[in-house]
Amino acid sequence: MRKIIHIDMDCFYAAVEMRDNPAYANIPLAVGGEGKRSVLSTCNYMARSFGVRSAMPSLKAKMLCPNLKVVHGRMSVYKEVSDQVKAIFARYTDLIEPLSLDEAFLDVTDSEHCKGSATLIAEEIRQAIFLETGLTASAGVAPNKFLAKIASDENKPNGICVISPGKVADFVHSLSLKKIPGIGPKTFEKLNRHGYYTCADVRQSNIKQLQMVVGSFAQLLYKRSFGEDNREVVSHRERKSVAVERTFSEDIVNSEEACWPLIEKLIPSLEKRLGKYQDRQIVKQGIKLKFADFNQTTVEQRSSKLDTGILQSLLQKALSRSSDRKVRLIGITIGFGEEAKNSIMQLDLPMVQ
Ligand code: TTP
Ligand code: MG
Repeated sequence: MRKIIHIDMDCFYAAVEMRDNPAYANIPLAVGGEGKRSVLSTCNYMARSFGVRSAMPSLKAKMLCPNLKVVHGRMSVYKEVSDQVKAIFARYTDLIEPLSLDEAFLDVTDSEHCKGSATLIAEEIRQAIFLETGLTASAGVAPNKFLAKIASDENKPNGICVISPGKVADFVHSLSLKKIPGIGPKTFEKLNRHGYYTCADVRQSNIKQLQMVVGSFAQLLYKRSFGEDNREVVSHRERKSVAVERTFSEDIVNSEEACWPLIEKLIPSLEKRLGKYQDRQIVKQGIKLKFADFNQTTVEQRSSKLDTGILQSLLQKALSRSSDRKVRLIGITIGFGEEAKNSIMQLDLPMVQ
């Protein structure tokens, strides 16, 4: 049985701006661009009460909340704070898996701090973060990564949620399927149409029936609905790419006219996911096509940003390999360069001491 903690900073970029400029402390605040086509990176909780959200176009946010103050992000400061927070984690365990600048999994199964109480460790970490950075973080404590991540969101902001092994069954019973990573709004709606709303609904079903609704995701979904997750906390793994893809209910004609609009629809989701990796250097982008016979092809090109012109030419190249087969899946990918060495050094230091 593992003891996992998931820590996630509260409205991270916005919280840093509120900390560094007292004039922003008690007003609705967002971080992002103000141009016509800009989107927000994030916003504080006051802005959220107006319905403002991460990745929302700034213009829409201003309509929802006319007094919203939008400021530009300062990535180097966020990176510094992130390193500070990681150094706090490292006082408690070597097993740290950062997911982005503001969140990480910690495996404290073998930690002797706080007499081995993961709950007390999580509380100490939250307190240290507050004292040393002036920012609040929320924590989830659970026997695995899946539950710890959901738990850290339960009592946000500045909250903690502990799911002890004995409470897992109760917790997942009423858990909405939309909280499960991998289930976006579309899949959630589809599940609802088949009568699945919570983990309890999934548990009463079986993998075969689930497959008809969510395909190959069925097995994992079934397992998660019992609160199960055997994944280890992997320290020092760096994310090499982010991708979004879509399998179509009916195969698509292998022409640019048919496929390009579908790629255009995927771009906002990729942009949203990229938002969390603004500190990473983009080095390439790519397109994946899976054909009706389940064979797939990937084409890539070096590039320092998400560029629709390049995507269009990559699509042409990928389609030239279709040899009359229709398309059943389209994916777009961004590849990152190596992470800055100094952030890895920061993580290494406490282990050497
Ligand atoms: P999140 O942890 O998803 O959001 P958050 O910390 O702002 O708010 P919460 O209290 O709900 O955790 O993301 C961390 C940071 O990553 C966020 O402050 C800004 C950045 N980000 C983007 O730039 N674009 C995005 O679409 C998202 C989701 C995050
Ligand atoms: Mg956060």
